[in-house]
Amino acid sequence: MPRYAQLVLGPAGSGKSTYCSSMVKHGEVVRRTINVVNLDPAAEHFDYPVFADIRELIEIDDAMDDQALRFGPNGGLIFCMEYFERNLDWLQEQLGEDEDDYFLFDCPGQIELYTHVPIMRRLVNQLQNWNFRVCGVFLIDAQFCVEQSKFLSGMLTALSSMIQLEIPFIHVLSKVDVLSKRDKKRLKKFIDPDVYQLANCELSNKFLGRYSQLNKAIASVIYDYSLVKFYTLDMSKEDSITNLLTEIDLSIQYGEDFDVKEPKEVEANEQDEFHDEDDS
Ligand SMILES: Nc1nc2c(ncn2[C@@H]2O[C@H](COP(=O)(O)OP(=O)(O)O)[C@@H](O)[C@H]2O)c(=O)[nH]1
Ligand SMILES: [Mg+2]
Repeated sequence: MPRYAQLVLGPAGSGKSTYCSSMVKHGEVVRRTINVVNLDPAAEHFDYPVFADIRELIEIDDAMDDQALRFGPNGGLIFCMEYFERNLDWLQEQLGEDEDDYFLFDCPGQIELYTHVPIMRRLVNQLQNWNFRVCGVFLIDAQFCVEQSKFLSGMLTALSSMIQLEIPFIHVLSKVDVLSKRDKKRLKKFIDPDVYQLANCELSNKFLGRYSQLNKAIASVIYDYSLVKFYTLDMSKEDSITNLLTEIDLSIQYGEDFDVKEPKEVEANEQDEFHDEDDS
């Protein structure tokens, strides 16, 4: 029997740890055990019960305080993650061997871990060897996506991680609860999988406006190949969490023997909810 894993990814402050904690709480409500592994060696505190913690293996201060190494925060992080990579048997021991287990991996936010160094890719391969079905959940703070150029740049960041990891990806716009109605409407224009919505908005920034043809071309490639589809997450709403988790579970075929909602049904519900709220 397989086991299941979500790699929770995204820039620092995008809400990864909060997401993990909300998923654990949601799991308690629906009587589902969701375990969280902290993979951020620089993390300071968590709201969730930590199943396993990379800091027991290595902490960022170990690398930064070492007089021979003298790393800054970024070098220290890479050092820690490379150390982790060489000690993946530590993780295997922590994860045990129970069937059906469901883990979230609360990852560090530094983008170079996904684009420049092979550690996350090796982690994915190793998890797959241990019989895990793995997906990536990429969070981006919705507040940084309400302008077209920022939205596009967020999409490309997510895409570059997706290309590196080669696993199913769920792209999530987090913190939708803090958006104003106006911003929700603006965002709605971009997340509809309709190339003309994104490509035909004029760029507000004059400098970027010079690149509008390029922008349109990128937007159409992304949409034509259905490369990235964003889900909105409002953690203050249980429905929003339920719909997202259903979508994620489908991507890793969690509980395929159980009764699960059809993807189309979920999608329609979710979008309706987002739209209804905007139009109210
Ligand atoms: N309003 C709101 N704030 C959030 C949400 N998710 C995270 N935050 C806040 O954003 C900040 C960064 O969140 P955190 O989970 O630590 O981000 P991480 O660095 O990606 O792990 C914290 O102050 C959180 O309280 C959300 O859904 N809504
Ligand atoms: Mg965090």
